Amino acid sequence: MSATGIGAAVRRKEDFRFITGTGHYTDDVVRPGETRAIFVRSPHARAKIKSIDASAAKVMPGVVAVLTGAELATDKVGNLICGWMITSKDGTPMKMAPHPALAAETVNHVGDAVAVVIAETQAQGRDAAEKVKVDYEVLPSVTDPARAKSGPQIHEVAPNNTIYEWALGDAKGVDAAFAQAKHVTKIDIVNNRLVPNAIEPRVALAEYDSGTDALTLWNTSQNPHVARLVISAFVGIAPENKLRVIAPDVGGGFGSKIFIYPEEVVCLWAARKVNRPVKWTSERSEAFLTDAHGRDHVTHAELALDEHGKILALRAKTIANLGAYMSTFSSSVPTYLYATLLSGQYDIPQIYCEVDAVYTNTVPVDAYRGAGRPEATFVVERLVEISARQMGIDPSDLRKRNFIKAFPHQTPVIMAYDAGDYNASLKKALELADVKGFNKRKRESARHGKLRGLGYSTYIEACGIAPSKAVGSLGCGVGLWESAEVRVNPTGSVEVLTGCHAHGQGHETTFAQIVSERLGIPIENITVVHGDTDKVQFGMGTYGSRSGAVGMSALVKALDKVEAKAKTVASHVLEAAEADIEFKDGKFTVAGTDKSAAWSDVTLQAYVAHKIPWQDVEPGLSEGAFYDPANFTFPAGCHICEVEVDTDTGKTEIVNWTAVDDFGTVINPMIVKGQVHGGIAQGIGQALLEGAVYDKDGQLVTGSLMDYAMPHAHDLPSFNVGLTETKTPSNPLGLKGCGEAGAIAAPAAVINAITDAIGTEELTMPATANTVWQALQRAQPARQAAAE
Ligand code: MCN
Repeated sequence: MSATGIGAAVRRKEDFRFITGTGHYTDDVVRPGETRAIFVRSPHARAKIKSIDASAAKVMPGVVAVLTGAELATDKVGNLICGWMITSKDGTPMKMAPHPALAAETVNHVGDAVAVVIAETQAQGRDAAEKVKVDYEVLPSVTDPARAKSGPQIHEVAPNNTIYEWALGDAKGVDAAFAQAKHVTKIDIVNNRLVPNAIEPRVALAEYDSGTDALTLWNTSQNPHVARLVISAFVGIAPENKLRVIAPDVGGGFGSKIFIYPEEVVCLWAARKVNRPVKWTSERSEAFLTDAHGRDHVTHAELALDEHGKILALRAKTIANLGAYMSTFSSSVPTYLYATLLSGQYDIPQIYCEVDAVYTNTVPVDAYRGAGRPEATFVVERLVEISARQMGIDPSDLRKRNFIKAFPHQTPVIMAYDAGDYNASLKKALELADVKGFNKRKRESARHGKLRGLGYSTYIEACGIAPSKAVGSLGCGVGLWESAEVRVNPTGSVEVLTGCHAHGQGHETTFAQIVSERLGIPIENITVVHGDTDKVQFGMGTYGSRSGAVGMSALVKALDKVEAKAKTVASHVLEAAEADIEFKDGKFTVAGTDKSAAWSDVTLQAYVAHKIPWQDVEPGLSEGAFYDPANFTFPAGCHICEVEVDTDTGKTEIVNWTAVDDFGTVINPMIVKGQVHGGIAQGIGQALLEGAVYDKDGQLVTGSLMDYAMPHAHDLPSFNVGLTETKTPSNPLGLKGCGEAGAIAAPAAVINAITDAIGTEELTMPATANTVWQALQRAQPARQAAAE
């Protein structure tokens, strides 16, 4: 391993500009003559738009234009669409309702935009927006997914507000297995609705060049090429050759910036209409009402076991709230990943899962760090933990008995796991967490009036989306391949162009580490370029922890080509047969001789050679490659959470956290650990603090950071992080993704720990002090009886 190569804990190159305030974010981009867009949004959860009177607003100082949904429709701007199809169990296609970028007839959630004011300044735009008079006829609404089917019908295309009723697995086989069971565990779970809250709110800046009839969009996207594709092909704003999308530095996304949002479409449309650049910058409270939310599942699940604790079958029925519209372009994906990962790390012979996706009058719901996999892990790990407790088996032992031990392993729900050693992670975690010493610590806690509990979460993830093989009944033909281009300059420095997009993951460092190792050049001489459709030809972006598994695999393939070509050039430079050229640590050597040439000698010769016949060898050393994953990769691990609960207040303190994860080959252990820390923090947020709440009128009552509690540093313990390594055979580096693991594992570990401490399984997320205190009161008689 070189000091900056694969496996080295290289400090993140990009951090210099971030911590010195010289990062370049979308809101920092200022175009000459720029105007500001302010949206007029519905205050109602569901209403008919009877009329919009913009006359007073139009004459306000600084107002350039006021545009409405009716004009958007007249200009034939297309609807936003979800590109991932799921077919219902009766064979009918999913019911995708029209989603115009500005509502013209009805509004379907608080925050749905009906008009936009374009003004010289933000303040003038805000003042004018208040003068836009919208006459609404308020209609009944529904926000609770469990009541969605009997609520008022939101969209004509979706009777009973049902988008799809999807089923996966063998219902009869599951029934037969349950009939044989000696023990059945049943749970009802609400997977709480989350608001992503990346540090940087979303921004869109659109500029129109009337001379070339071309548009440029600067936005906060995790996947600028896909944004361009959707905006061109479906919304129809401009053909791709007339639309450039640039996502510069992006301050976090966690999934919420995958989607193509109405504001981007409106800014592009408006920029052409007013022939001036138009910028919209979201405010935090606007983000609460417009950024896609996460989770929001209501599930009943059951686990069947034999008398030895061997799992026989799992069945689950889930209602998934997808909000007022299917978000663009992937709102069905989390439910797909949820159902297909219900096997967890276990050898479960039979699984049957039903997912009913419903519309409600709430902000659209889509992928948020984990996207379906935290929901699946929560169901499986709560079931397993409760089963162990009810059967009197040690929870780690029950897990061990049921772990998948041989690979490849085909689960009953599409996924084919390729590699893993779940027992190794559990074993290491048991040691690191000093589980043997737990009872002693529990007694000590009891001495100062506190309850101590231990919770496990042995999660599985699937990353590097590979629908071409594993799609099954998803019915989606999109292949999530990735591209990479390695541009070698004459002096030997290198630019890597990738279709992935970093917004906190450290790609500028980790992608460069691979190049540094392969070509033996200093990491400072390598630049990673992403986020601009004019520079990188195409790419699928970053989400689903795919950049390592897929993006880096494309990079490795491109480097293979570069190395092969460099050897050809070196053979001319060194006047030797190509087969005799060896390349190591940035040096070309003729085998068995001391004749050698440095990397930069060869790169220079590749462009300006005197000895090379260009008829035989094309000039230059730049190469590109694509990588299409044949399968997902399956990171997995064991997290152990230890809590102390104050019986007087119900407050939970996480006193110890152990995470042992298997990400296959690790490129940068420091970055990987940082990713794990961040994910756990968000998972703890879901378990203890966060939850979006709607009132009976469909108002988001937790619509600001005053009401929506995010974890602070003092809510988090010091994480005890370890790694195990089984390389995946599915990609050339043997690497599995790590970006979501913590968020997937954490909620189940926390709730398993608290329920262990308080002695009742009836606990909802977020387990705030009040919720835990209530549960403690309910469990008090049982605890007392057990103590006597
Ligand atoms: N890596 C590594 N060794 C491995 C696996 C990954 O060194 N075995 C490195 C990669 O090279 C990359 C980082 O770890 O630098 C994360 O890689 P990967 O797991 O492939 O995930 P992606 O780069 O595709 O990032 C997406 C993932 C997701 S899905 C969410 S959500 C998320 C996350 O990353 N959002 C984030 N981490 C985030 N981190 C920050 N700071 N901000 C976000 O918005």
